[in-house]
Amino acid sequence: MKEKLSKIRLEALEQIASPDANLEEIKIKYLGKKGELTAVLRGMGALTAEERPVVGQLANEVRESIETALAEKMKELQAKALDARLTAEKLDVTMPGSPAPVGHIHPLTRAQRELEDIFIGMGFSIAEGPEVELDYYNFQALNIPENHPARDTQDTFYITDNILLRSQTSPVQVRVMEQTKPPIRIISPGRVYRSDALDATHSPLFHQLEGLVIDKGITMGDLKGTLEVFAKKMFGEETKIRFRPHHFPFTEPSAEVDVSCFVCGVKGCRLCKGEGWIEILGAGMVHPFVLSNCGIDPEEYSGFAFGLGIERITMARYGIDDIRLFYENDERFLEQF
Ligand code: 2NL
Repeated sequence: MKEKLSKIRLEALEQIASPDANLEEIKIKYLGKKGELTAVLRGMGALTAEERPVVGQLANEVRESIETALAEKMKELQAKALDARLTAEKLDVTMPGSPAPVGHIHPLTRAQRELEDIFIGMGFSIAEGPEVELDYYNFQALNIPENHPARDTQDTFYITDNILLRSQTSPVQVRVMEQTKPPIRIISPGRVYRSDALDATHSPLFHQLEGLVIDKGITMGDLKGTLEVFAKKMFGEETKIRFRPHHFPFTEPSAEVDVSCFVCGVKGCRLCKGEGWIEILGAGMVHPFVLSNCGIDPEEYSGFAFGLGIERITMARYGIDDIRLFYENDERFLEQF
C-alpha cells in the first residue's frame, strides 16, 4: 500500500510538471471522489491497527503534496498568462499619437454667426421662434393678402389649412412685436422653407436673417445708416450700398438693396455679371397695417425691417455657383472654408 501511495505521488507530480498539464483533470483523477488516492484510503480497512496510522499519515502527505503542486502550477500558469498579456498589450504612452481628423464649422453656420456678431455689435438681440407656424403669423399679420402668390400651396409647405412651415423668419418678429413694447431691435436668423425644386439657385430649405427696429421717430435714414455699417463690416470698408425701389406687402416704402461688387469695385466682373452691384437684401419701413396688427400704434411708433438670404450672401462672397453644395456634406467642398 505504501508503494502504491508513493507511485501515485510520483505519477501525479510528474503529470503536474508536464508543460501541457490539464490541472482540472489531474485533480479529479487523483483527488476526486472516484480518484486513485480515495480508492487507496477505502482499502485501509484491510490493514492492521499498527499499519493504519502510518499509511493514513502517508496518504495525507501524498494528498498535501499533490494539492501544493497543483496550486503552485496554477499560480505559475496564471503568472505566465499575465506576462503574455502584458507583453501583447504593451502601450508606450510616450509614442506620438495618430492625429484624429478635426472638422470645422459649416460655411453657412459661420456666415450666420458672423452676421449675428455684426448686428449684436450694433445693439440688436437675437430672436428665435417656431419653424412650424400658423398662417396668421407667416402671412396674415404681415399684410400678405389671401390671394398673394406666396400663399399658394405651390410655394408654401402646408401641414393643415392654417399650419405651415414658415417661408420667412418674419413670424418670429411678429411674435416679438405682439409681446414687447418698443423700442425693439432684433434679428431673427434661421431655417425657412419654400416648395421650390432643388436646382443651382433654389432649395426647399434655406436660411434667412431678418432684422427689425421699432421706436419713436425711426426713419429711412436709420435703415440706410444701419445697412451701410453692416455692408462695410461684411464686405469691406470700401463697400457702397444702393437702394432700388421695390414692393413688399409688409413694408412701405420698400427697396431692394445692392452692395458695390467687392471683387471689382463697380467696374463690372464675372461675380457681378458686369453690373458692378450685387443684390443682397430687401428692406423697407414697416407697413402701418403690420404695426397695428401687432398691437403697436403706427401714429406713435415707426420702424424698419430687412431680410437677407444667408446662402445667397455666402455664395456671393466665396463665388459659389451651386446652392446644393451646402447640403451635400462633400468634404472636398466643406474643407475649403
Ligand atoms: C427679402 C425681403 C424682407 C422684411 C423682409 C419684415 C418683417 C416684419 C415686418 C416688415 Cl415683422 N418686414 N421683413 C422686410 C423687407 C424685406 O425680406 O428679399 N428677403 C430675402
